[in-house]
Amino acid sequence: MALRATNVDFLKQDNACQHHTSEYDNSHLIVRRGQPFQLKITFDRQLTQRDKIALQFTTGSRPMKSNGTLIYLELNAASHPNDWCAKVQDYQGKECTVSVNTSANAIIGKYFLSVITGRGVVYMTGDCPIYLLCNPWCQDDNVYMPNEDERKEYVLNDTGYIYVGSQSNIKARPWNFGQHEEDVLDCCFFLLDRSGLKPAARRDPVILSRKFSALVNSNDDNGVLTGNWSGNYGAGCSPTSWTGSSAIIQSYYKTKRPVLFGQCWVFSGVITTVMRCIGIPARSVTNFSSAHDTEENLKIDFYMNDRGEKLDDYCSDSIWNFHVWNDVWMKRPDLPSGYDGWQAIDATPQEPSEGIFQCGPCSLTAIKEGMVYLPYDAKFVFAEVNADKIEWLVKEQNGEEYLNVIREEKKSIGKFISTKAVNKNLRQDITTEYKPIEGSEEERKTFQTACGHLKSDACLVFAAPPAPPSPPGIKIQVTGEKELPPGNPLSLNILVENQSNETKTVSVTAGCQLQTYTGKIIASLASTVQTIDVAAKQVATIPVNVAADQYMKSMTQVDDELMIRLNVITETKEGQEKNSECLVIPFAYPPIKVEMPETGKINEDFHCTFTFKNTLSIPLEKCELHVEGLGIFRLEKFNHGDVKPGGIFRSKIICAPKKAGEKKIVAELISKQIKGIHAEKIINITN
Ligand SMILES: [Ca+2]
Ligand SMILES: [Ca+2]
Ligand SMILES: [Ca+2]
Repeated sequence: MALRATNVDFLKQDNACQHHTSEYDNSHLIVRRGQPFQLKITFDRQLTQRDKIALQFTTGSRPMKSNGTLIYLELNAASHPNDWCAKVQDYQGKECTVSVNTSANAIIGKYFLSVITGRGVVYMTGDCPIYLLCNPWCQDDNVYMPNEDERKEYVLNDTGYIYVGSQSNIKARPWNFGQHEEDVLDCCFFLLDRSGLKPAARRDPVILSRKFSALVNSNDDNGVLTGNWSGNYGAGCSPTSWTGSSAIIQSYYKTKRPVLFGQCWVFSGVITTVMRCIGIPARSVTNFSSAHDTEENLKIDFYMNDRGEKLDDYCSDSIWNFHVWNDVWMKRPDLPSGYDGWQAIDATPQEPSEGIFQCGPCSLTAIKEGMVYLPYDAKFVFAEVNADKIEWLVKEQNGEEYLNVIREEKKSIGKFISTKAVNKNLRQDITTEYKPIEGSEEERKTFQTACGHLKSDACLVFAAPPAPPSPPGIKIQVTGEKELPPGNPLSLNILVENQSNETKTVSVTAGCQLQTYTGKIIASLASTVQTIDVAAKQVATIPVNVAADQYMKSMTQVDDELMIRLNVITETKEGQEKNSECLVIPFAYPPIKVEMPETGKINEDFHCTFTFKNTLSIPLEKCELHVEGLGIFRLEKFNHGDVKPGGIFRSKIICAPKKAGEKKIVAELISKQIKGIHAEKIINITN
């Protein structure tokens, strides 16, 4: 009588534990490639030596042996190490435990299993797919990461921080990556199916990460998230309102339509989630004073007028207070040796690469060495972290415009490149992974190398070695508030110090503007132009004052977090010595207070209270509180309307945790006047 399989037990609990997939909110078996997993197969009678049993795994819509989408494994057949195989581990009566090994280079995705025991005698596991992921624990996988703490952070940690703000005021924004939440893994594979990526390409983390950098933005392919920097987000959610990625991915999976709206940190958060979810180690990376070089000449032209105001329409280049992208960890068999390890990818739609909005992966080592011709998009990322900045002064005389170079600044782009540290809730500075130390000979050498690989020779002039330092002359310093509570006046002092031994006549130009994090100017607030004599070794002080009314109106009109920028330019009478200084002053916000116990138990209720007091002198209109706790509760929104100065509101959630472990509650407050208030609190849940 022909043998027939009657049941397959996927031994989900044991396998998930071995494969580090227990956290996924998914009822199916999830395993990682290149590592054995066990199945218990039940047959309709006792097994004998003569029985021939085979397992067949298929993935994709047209499974074929030739492209690796159909794998046929005879039990106990000879096999190469690191290749697919199935071996009997144990059998007892009608039950047989089989150990299946997959190739460390297998296609990732959903597989279906059939047990074949004779011609036409097939048992199919039908609607129970097995999910196969990349495996950073497996030495033969191209995403292998040797350090366990790093794997825990970059693959398994589902919460973290994304760094925002400005280089003088770096803020940690709590972010729920949520790669294990319901539907997230299914959405990743749905995106891959829709992308039309050939099955064979789905083995390769280089191609997968490049493809996902495209699929996360909605440009070209109706991908996950639509970028918007207009300041008007009425058609969807404001980019500042998100607390994490999983709500975005779940919404996309449900509607199959792009989610509105994101800016760079949201794109980065979503791609960290997607990469960690499919098993590629990933981190969100923030670059402060980040250049966006539109002409690929590795220099950023920055124009100011004779009121000290930045001019937006002179050049499409820009310098963002910060830009967030990602590093993913993998080998680069497609490159010469030496470029394995972290690779930058970027899902924020900025410049098309090979015709579509995608960026990377490009090796951090290649960027550090200036090897900008190496794929993919190394030139663009190099410019972001290490372009030179050329400051121009645009003067009008007799109806004609004159452009003067104020200075060539080689150290101001690419500051404090930051990511969350491994295993600690701290910021880690990774600038030296991207470039040699600023000011070093090596840094200039790298820049020269990069320029040598450009198509045009446009930037060679600026790649010349720096001019010898000039004798001490005029030095500018700005003192005053480091942060400004909205509604308060701003008062700053420009200190012009004459370090030389003779009196100097100096023209001082200063302009104060309101800007977004991408450097876009929203309003001009104040300007001062003065010519003063500064005696030898003396300091002259020039005050700059801005009343609250001057900026508050613009704050309510633009739905972004804004900052104040001050530009100062000094020129000595003879025009021999030019100097400039710029300062970004962020707004300071009242805190959200989160109160809850430090520990809790599974399925036991606890209360979590969010309190906000408006300590500002202005009313806050349309206050909305967004809160989320992975494994405790999904994103919740509370509308609190207008909150007067001194006013308090409180929101409360009764939580019933479902999973054990350290859990984080994240809160985000947005209002018409101000954005960017976040808070978090950790609770330890035990069984
Ligand atoms: Ca896209
Ligand atoms: Ca440029
Ligand atoms: Ca530099």
